[in-house]
Amino acid sequence: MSDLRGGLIGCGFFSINHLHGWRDVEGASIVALCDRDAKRLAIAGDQFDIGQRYSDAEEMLIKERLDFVDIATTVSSHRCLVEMAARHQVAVICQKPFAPSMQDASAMVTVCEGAGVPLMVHENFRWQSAIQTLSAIVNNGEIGAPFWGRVSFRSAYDVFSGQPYLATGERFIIEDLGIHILDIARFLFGDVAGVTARTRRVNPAIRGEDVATVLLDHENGVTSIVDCSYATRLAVEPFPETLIEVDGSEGSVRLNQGYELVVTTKGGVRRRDVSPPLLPWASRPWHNIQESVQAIQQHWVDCLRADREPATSGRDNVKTLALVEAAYASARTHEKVALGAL
Ligand code: NAD
Ligand code: 89Y
Repeated sequence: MSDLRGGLIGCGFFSINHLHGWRDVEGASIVALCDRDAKRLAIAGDQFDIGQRYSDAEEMLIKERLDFVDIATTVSSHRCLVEMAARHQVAVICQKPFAPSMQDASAMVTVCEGAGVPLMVHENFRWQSAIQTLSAIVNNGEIGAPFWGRVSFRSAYDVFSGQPYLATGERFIIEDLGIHILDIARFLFGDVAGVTARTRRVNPAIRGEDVATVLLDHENGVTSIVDCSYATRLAVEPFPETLIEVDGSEGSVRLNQGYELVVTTKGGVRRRDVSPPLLPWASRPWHNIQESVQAIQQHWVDCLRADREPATSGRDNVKTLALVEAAYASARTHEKVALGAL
């Protein structure tokens, strides 16, 4: 079977990870690039030896025979580009945050469904191998029925030098990073009925909130806490590790800093090193994110070939986005927000 032909839109900071990932994914390759910024287009095209280059996404969609586009631009361009791909009957991957509003997100899902075009949001954190391993333990019954969890990301890493736009938006940590952590909570404990949140801005040099604490009431009765901070200086900087705690009726599981997985049951305590692989093109400390980029890309190709809906389809991701909106609403009012109310 010949490789699926992809076009990448947006050749900025994070797209370099996409392009490395695509080189090693089985069954697909990127045959064309698009960026409005000529310099970025040239750098990515030269580095990855891709000759077909466009400054206009529609022109790329018209001139190239593409099976999918991979949108790696920031949020403000997502709706226009996703709907453009749907008009051209081309399957779409779109980076997170999928949309700036629930209205835009629902519109994109409706347009793609109407056009019969597969749509996946590049929500990659749940694809980190350590998180997949922990999820398998939660699901295999070893710790019994989960009743409580915590998904935590606390750091003082300077994300603003690589992604300066993160310092200027009205919204920061929930929309940019918390969205991944909320998605992991959904992945582990299921959909959510209610959200209570508090936010703070500690760093005076940025506009949005850099600390968020969110309490989730899951539909199945599990209670979880999602907490994120980019204002937390620690003895050993954990960026970009997500730490996880799950308590179940028969035991517990912890994903500790340094990728240590600890499973505790009546039978004893089992410790395991679940460090991510350092892919040949990866660089610490980003390597756990980088392996998850390649993993979600492979998932997309496997789903497209098998005509299956991806785990983080547009339809699925709308539910994660609803948690983002609910968290901001609750932080504003100090009230609990019911998900149906959005
Ligand atoms: P960036 O600003 O560095 O790059 C975006 C690029 O898109 C720019 O080069 C810009 O010129 C181009 N662009 C914008 N609109 C365009 C259009 N209509 N047509 C063609 N090109 C266009 O941004 P970034 O830091 O690479 O982030 C991109 C996205 O990736 C963001 O949504 C961000 O949240 C996300 N991101 C995801 C992860 C993750 O782990 N999933 C990590 C970092 C960033
Ligand atoms: O943009 C963010 C993301 O998606 O992962 C980490 C990040 O790069 C900075 O918070």
